Amino acid sequence: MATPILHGPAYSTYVRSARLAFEEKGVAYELDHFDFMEGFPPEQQARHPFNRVPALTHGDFTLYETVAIGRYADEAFDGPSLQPGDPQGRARMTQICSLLDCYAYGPAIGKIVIERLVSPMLGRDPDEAVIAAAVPEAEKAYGVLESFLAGRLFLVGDALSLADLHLAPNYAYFLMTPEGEAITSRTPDLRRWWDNVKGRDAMMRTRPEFSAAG
Ligand SMILES: N[C@@H](CCC(=O)N[C@@H](CS)C(=O)NCC(=O)O)C(=O)O
Repeated sequence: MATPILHGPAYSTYVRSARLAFEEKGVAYELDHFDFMEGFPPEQQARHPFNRVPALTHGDFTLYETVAIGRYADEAFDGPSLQPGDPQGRARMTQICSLLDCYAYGPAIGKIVIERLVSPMLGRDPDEAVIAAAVPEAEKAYGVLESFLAGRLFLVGDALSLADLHLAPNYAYFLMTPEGEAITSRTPDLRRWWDNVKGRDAMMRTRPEFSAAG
């Protein structure tokens, strides 16, 4: 059988979530790294009509959207399950992934991390107004995530799932900003979750050069 190939840069949170699924599953895969800041290669534009990363190719099969890729990694290969066994657990996992996409990634990564960390790397000053407007949104999203943990070690039930793999790359970057540091200091269950998750072999093997936190 062909080796699955993930297309996208190692620094992308979404690419890292998809890689984490293959890593946790123990499935060999290749990373086709390219830097989208230098433009999307034509092959990626053909794989992903919305010009995003990651995309997956597995033989003739092409797939994009990170949660779909994670589910494929979980269901098409042997290895430890990355989804809860019960319908309510799977629904909660899907809800948390959607929440991260819709309400957490934008303020925490798209605005705070981009302005605070990436803009200076590109020679621009952070836009403080953009950051200030994003802080309450990020705080709300992280507060809701905290409530799902409710003292447990994983976001859903008592085992690692795709929800944890969706959050971990976001958390790593968010923690590198003063705003993320402050917000996560007020979400102690998430801090405990992070301390438990950040040292996993899969996290070590996918750690981007850019990441100081984990
Ligand atoms: N809904 C997509 C989102 C993917 C996404 O936004 N990826 C970011 C990188 S972390 C991206 O491709 N950004 C490129 C751009 O916005 O030009 C998924 O789940 O895969």
